Amino acid sequence: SDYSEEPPRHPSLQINSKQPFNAEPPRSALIGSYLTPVDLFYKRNHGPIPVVDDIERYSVSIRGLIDNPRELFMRDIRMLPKYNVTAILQCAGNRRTAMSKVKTVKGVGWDVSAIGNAVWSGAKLSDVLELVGISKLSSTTKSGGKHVEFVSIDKCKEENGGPYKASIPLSQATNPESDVLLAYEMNGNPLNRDHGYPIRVVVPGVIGARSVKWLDHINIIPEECQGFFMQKDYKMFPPSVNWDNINWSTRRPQMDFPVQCVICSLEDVASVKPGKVKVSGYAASGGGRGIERVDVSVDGGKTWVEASRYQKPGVPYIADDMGSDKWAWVLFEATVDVMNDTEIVAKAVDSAANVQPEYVQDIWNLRGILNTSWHRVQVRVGH
Ligand code: MTE
Ligand code: MO
Repeated sequence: SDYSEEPPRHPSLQINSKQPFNAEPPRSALIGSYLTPVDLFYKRNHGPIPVVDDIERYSVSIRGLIDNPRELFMRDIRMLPKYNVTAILQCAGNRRTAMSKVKTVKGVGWDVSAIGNAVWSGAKLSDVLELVGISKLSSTTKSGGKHVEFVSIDKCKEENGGPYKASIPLSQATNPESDVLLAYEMNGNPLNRDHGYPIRVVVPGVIGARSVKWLDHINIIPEECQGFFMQKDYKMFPPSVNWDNINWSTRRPQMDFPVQCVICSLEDVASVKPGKVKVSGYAASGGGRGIERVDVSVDGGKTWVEASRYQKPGVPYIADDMGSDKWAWVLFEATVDVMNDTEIVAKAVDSAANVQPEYVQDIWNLRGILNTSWHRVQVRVGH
């Protein structure tokens, strides 16, 4: 593979793997603003960053089980109504390093910052599919297409040098309310190379792995995508499954992510002065569910206080309210008294009353995905 044309990157990113480039910002950077700056947004790649020079010739073709296959150029996609969707992307491997401390897992190590919140702008996939004769809210095409496969330009070793790919159900792709985008902008600027220039898919509410970058073509297919990352990677197994007894076909590809919550104002271990300590961070859930509550404990989880939550400063956040960003994260803040060395814990409840598991060992899995256990930081009080 050729890594000679990688883009420049921000020096404060913590690099978890150089080739392919996988890096995350310091956790404190995530609470600096509601929208994560593009240069600090985590970068998760499986191969070299592709080079797309000739934007005039770049196109996304739509093929497979449809009557009218079509090649769409940038101008065709820009002609469709442009939507701005504020949504997080979170890697299923976020917080993997903590899970690997229970027992070894396979995969790139991540602290707590394999997540970011951005405004994505582009055409809705439901409008794009209408251009090729697939009506809104369909679950099948006339010729039996039930899934929409996104195939990238990049090449990765897991696909034996082939492109990265993933799929979502046609019913989700053709539902305008699922807000699936072919995005060409991130935070108001053209996508940069690291994040999928010129076009990437954004599937809100779903693990980052399905938001395919550097889109090359879309296939309408009868079954879900058979690619490596759908069938042999991002699946959740119980703690009893190991590399000797794993049977990939027994599990479905992970799609929606569960409720997550992380303290970003304190490193683990944190040194503080005795007295008031600010505890702030992010909470998010999958499937468009809002955050109903964030609880903070200063005694390792024996007693709790409720944190305040916000998306836009000065605007009260209400879960699942029309005025809140349903696919985005919610920042939280609580001020607590800390007099002695202790463990500070945070956990969130989503709008379906889903809660987080207490201990990471209960959800340990060999791929190290979906660590959504209560987030704990050790605090040392210096006098
Ligand atoms: N798309 C392509 N083409 N190649 C990739 O390696 N990685 C996926 C997804 N889309 C990937 C991809 C994974 S696992 C994640 S978590 C997100 O992109 C990361 O997106 P980001 O780098 O823009 O943060
Ligand atoms: Mo990911």
